[in-house]
Amino acid sequence: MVEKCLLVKYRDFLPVTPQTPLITIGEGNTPLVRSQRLEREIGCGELYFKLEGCNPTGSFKDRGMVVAVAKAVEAGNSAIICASTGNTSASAAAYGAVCGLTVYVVVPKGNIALGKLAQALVYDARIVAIDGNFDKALELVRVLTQKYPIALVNSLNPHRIEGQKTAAFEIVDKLGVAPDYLFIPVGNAGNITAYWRGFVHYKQAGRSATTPRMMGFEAEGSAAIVKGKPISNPKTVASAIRIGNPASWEKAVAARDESGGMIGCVADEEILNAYKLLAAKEGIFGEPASAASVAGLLKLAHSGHNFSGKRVVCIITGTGLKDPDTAIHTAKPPMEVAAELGAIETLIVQGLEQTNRAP
Ligand code: AN7
Repeated sequence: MVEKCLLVKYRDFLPVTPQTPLITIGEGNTPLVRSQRLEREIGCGELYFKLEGCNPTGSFKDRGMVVAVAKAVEAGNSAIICASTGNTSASAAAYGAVCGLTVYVVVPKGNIALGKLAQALVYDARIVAIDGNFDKALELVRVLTQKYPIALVNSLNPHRIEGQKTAAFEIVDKLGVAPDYLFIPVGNAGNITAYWRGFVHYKQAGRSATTPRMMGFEAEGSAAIVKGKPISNPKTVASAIRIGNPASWEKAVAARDESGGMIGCVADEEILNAYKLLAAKEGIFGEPASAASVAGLLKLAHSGHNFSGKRVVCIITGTGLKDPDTAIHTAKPPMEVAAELGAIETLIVQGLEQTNRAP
C-alpha cells in the first residue's frame, strides 16, 4: 500500500482546500528511534530521536515547504524565493522543481554547507550568493517579495509553520502520548514555534492529554534569544543556525513560557561533542545544527537535571551528509597503509589489543 502523503494524512489540521495540489516527494513519516546507549548514560526514562534527516531533501524543511509550495501554486504564483542557511534553499528548490516554478534562493556566500549548495544547484534553482549573512539575506528577500509577485517561502510564511507542526503529530501518534520534554535546535525559531503549535492543536483535538516542555537550544555565538538582543555578526560551526535575529523570536519565547520549557545555548565544542557522540554511540549522523538538541540535553543532564522516569525526544533536524567539511575536520582521519595484508594486519592486531585492554 502506498503511504498517504503529508497533505492528505493531516489534511484536517492543514490549510488544504479542494483547490490545493496534493504534491509529494515522500516527506514526513520519519523514524522515531529509541536510544540504545545515551538513554542509560543520561538516566532518563525513555529517550527518542526523531530523524528529520530522512525527509526527501534531508531536513525537516520539507514538511513546511510542501505546504508553502502547494499554497503558492494554488494562489497562482509561478516563482518562489527564500533566504537560507542551506536547508530551506534545498527544500524550496526541490518542491519548486516538482511544480515547475522558478526558484530563487539567496544565501550567505561561502557560508552554507557544501551538500546543501550541491542540492540547490542540481534541483536547478537560481542561486544568489551575497556578501552578507543570513539575516541580511532575509531582509533583502522580504523587500523583494513586497515589490514583485514572488511567493516568500521562508518560515515567515505561515504555511511553513503549519506543515512543520505535523512532526509533533507524528511523535504523539507513535508514542501514544506527548513526551515530557522536547529538545530542539533554534535558529530562525520557526521550528520550535511549529512543534509547539502541533502539540497544542493535538491536545485541543483530544489526541493527547498533555504537552511537552519545549527545550530550545541556540548556538552560543548566535544566541540572540538567550542574550536578549540581536547579534550582528553571528558565529558558530553549525552554519544552519548561524542566525543573529530570529524571525520567530516572540513566538519561540511564547512556546517556551506556555510550555514551561527553556531556551538555552550550547558552545561549539558541546555541539561537536554531541555530533560525534550521536554518531559513535547511536549510529545517527545528524548535521552539526541538529546536534544542538542533544548537546542541550547532555548539558542539562551533566549539570544535575534529573530526567529519570521522563520521556524525552530530541529532534535531529537534518542529515550529517549535507556537511562533509565539518565531518572531515572533526573526526579522526583514515589510517593509510600499503596495499599489503601484513600492513593491515598490524593495524587490526593493535586495535584488538586496545579493545581487550579497554575496561
Ligand atoms: C538542520 O535553511 O534557517 O529555528 O535557512 O537547517 O526553524 O530556523 C535552517 C535552520 C535547525 C533551525 N536545524 O530551525 C535555513 C534555516 C537545521 C536547520 C535549524 C535549521 P529554525
